[in-house]
Amino acid sequence: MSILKKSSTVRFLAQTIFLLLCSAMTVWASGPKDPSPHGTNIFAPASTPAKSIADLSVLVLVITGIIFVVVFVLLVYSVVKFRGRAKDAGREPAQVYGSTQIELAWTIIPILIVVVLFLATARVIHAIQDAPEPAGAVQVTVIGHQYWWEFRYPKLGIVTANELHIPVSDPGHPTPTFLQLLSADTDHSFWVPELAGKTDLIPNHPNRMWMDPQRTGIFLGQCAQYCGTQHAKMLLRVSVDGPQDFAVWVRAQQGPAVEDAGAIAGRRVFESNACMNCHAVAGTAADGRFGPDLTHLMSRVTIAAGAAKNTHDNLRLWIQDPSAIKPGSLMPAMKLSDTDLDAVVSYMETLR
Ligand code: HEC
Ligand SMILES: [Cu+2]
Repeated sequence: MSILKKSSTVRFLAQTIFLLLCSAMTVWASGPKDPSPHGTNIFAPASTPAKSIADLSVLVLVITGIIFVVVFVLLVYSVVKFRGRAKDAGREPAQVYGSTQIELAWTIIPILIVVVLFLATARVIHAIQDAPEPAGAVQVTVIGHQYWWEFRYPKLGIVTANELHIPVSDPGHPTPTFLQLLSADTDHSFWVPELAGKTDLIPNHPNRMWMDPQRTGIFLGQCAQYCGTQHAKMLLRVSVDGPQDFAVWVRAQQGPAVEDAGAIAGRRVFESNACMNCHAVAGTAADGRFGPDLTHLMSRVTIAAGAAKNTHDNLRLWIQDPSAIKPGSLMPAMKLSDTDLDAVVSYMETLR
């Protein structure tokens, strides 16, 4: 290789390293700007499992970062110092046989580093996976569906969708939430980065995870396992509520659907079309399980697993043609007349 080529290789390497460092720093600096809802920054943990994972990531990043710097400094040093010079032309460099000491060193040191990384990781996995469930824990069964989340609170008798409510956990008096993860169809993955690591929802193989958030607020997440066309619009919102707010929410969710005489026409449309075969509304004949429970639809801020805000126009558009909001969604366009559509939307809006 000519001198010219070598120095351009060095420049190329230096530029690549610089760019890599720059992009790493941008990711680091781009924390959640707007305080609510919280973003999905893995370096801003708000719950014990997420914190253990973030600490472990920093340890791994520091160790691998040091290795990266040492290797690159040695590499750049050798490339520059031992580059081919004009006076060396045609001469072979000195032929040296390896050094047993150096070879031992670069075998043993990496083994020690890998052992340290292995032990640190095993410790975190054990602490998270084998954590005992305390008596005061809230239990939630999470069922992944193409492309939405069902949340059931077996002890509280609540069924809801897409927006999980859990209590904040005071470290002095912990009230963690333990999730049992199931799937109705294919493989999904529950991931709210600031609260816990991701865990898959596998058909016929219940998994378990937990979180004990120490801050209130909305935490965002996402299905993290490709599960079909609308996997990208299978979003998660976790509302971490103070004890009082959580109790109020629980009481409201436990009640049957509000019966509003003004929405009787819409209710009739709902019950005389296939809606009621796919959706449940507690206290009525509708007990379908294929789609989200609509008993307290209006208590949710979003519809269709975070694909749209829960507004009048979006609800109407959704019921008219779900694929306008979420192409590939498993709810069919029901082809209602405009009168029926308006009536059923009014009915939906009474489900507080
Ligand atoms: C074949 C079953 C099926 C039928 C029939 C059906 N839906 Fe749905 N519906 C679904 C599924 C599945 C979803 C979730 C879609 C998603 O988020 O990907 C859904 C979502 C919804 C949502 C949003 C709920 C939320 O919290 O995100 C509303 C509102 C809704 N349906 C209303 C209706 C109405 C009104 C009718 C009748 C005119 C109806 N649906 C008919 C399956 C159905
Ligand atoms: Cu999914």
